[in-house]
Amino acid sequence: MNHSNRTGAGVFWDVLGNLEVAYLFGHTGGAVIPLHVELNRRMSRGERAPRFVLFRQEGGAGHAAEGYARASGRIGVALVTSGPGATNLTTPIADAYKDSIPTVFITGQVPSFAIGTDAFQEVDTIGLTRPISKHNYLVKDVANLEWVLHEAFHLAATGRPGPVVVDLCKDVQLATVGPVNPPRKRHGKDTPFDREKADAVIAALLRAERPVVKAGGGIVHAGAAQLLLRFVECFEVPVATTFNALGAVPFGHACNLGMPGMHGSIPANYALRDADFILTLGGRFDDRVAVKDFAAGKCIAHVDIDPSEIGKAIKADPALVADLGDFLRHALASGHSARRPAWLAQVGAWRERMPKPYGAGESIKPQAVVETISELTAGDATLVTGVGQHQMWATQYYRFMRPRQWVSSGGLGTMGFGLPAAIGAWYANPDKPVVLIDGDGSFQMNIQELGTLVANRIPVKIFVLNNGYLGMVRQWEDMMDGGNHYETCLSRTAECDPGCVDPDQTCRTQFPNLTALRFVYPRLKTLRVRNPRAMPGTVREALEHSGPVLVDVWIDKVENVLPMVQPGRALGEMIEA
Ligand SMILES: Cc1ncc(C[n+]2csc(CCOP(=O)(O)OP(=O)(O)O)c2C)c(N)n1
Ligand SMILES: [Mg+2]
Repeated sequence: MNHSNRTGAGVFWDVLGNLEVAYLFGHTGGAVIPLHVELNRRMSRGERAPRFVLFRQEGGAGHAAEGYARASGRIGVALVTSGPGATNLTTPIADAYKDSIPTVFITGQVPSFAIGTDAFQEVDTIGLTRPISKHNYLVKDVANLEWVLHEAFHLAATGRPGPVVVDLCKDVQLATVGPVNPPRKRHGKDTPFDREKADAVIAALLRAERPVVKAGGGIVHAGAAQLLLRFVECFEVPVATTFNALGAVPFGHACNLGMPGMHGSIPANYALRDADFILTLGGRFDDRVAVKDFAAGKCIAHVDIDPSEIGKAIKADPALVADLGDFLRHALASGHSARRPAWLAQVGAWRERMPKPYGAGESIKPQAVVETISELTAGDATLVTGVGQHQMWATQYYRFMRPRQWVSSGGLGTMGFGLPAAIGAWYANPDKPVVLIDGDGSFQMNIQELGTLVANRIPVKIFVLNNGYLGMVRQWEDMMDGGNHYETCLSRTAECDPGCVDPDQTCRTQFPNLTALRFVYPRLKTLRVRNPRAMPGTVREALEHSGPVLVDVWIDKVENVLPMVQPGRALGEMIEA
């Protein structure tokens, strides 16, 4: 092929076009101007080109790329400039790394000859992102651009998915392409499927009396949720879906235990406590789940695509490194099955306590808000959250039906994730309603993306569960820190008594007036609800509105997330009420 007329920018858009990238989420700046010039040139000629969605802050763009990838399974792509653009992107990169989200983050870089001179807007993006990305590349020679981009997209999506960073020097974008370098051949072959080890896992499962499958995010990444359902039915084994696997098993399924861990469900935590065998499929024994004595006296088996996870946190034997789909197909073809009526009867009794009942009162209960949203969307919405109590209530009270409908920051726990991720999730799946359940603290961390929302007519339904607190931290202070409220009250002013712990339900005056945002962002509908009896009607009104809508829901300020296994405690020590 004759490359003589092409620039680096041309190669860039050609490769992204060939890879069928539909959207890039980003922000602009000096170090990426050549890419924008070339994109707009192509668009004005009517050529097919990816759509660039301009965010108000690079962090928003990065979370949108994650939201897109989480909701669709396709690779999410963000494009930003050098220096502050790249540093603003580091939180989404780390977020995608912790939850294994297939993403490619492209950053502009100063010209290759200026690297190391402390040039304007130069930062060492490669150094900064090395510990938080699956892999990263600095492209200083246009001859390497094509294979680097192909390899980056390949790496992001294969094996254990994750974020890949491509740092692209500005002179590379402008350079005319000569002969290109061939791809480096350095990636090993896939490990062949080890039938003996797989059979050892199946044999251990058949020997068990009280087995539990702990399904992790890997089940969703592998597209193996349907196979998992057939597997749990064939072997009659209940399954706890971790935070990142919510939706992999429908809420109403007799084998569904819900989410395990610190704020896990009664069935999941008690089944894991009493299990004699735990089979982890595509999960990493996070410390919020594998709490004190998690493995004591039990056989732990582990199947994962990433060999470095085997034995990292918890010793597992038998263990198998494999694609989860391959393992589940092998197990289903083995001809084995099991029946465990007594164990399933016990599971059924626990399941009657999921979700946990909650009280009523003068103030709106957050659990009721989530349940109402769940009912009115028939459990089928793409559900996005911030981080905190509201996020945990969403895990507990929404009746999930399908994989990829749950879009939330797990491993990193990033406040501010919700609004931009909801925008990305809508681009991934515009036919499903996208509901954002956010916290008043989390929402304010990326509130600027309301601009992106209304500019692009994105009909996300936003419910801010407004408790006037950084509630999750307030809960820890109340339960474990003697009830002091250190810097957790969002209503506090300079005049307030710093020692105030009065949970006055009406004291939210200092809080920004969220309903007034309709005067700031054109076409944003806003509502407020404070009365429990009016809540279902307001939720319905919001969900039925065709455009973007923000509901300020004044919830009970002092509601806590329960059940809870406190740090350092065992599953059997779970506080239920
Ligand atoms: C970026 C970031 N900063 C700080 C934290 C620590 N943190 C975890 S939850 C939380 C409070 C969240 O408040 P809000 O969004 O109002 O949710 P609520 O718990 O009240 O539902 C904080 C500060 C975090 N997770 N992320
Ligand atoms: Mg709050």
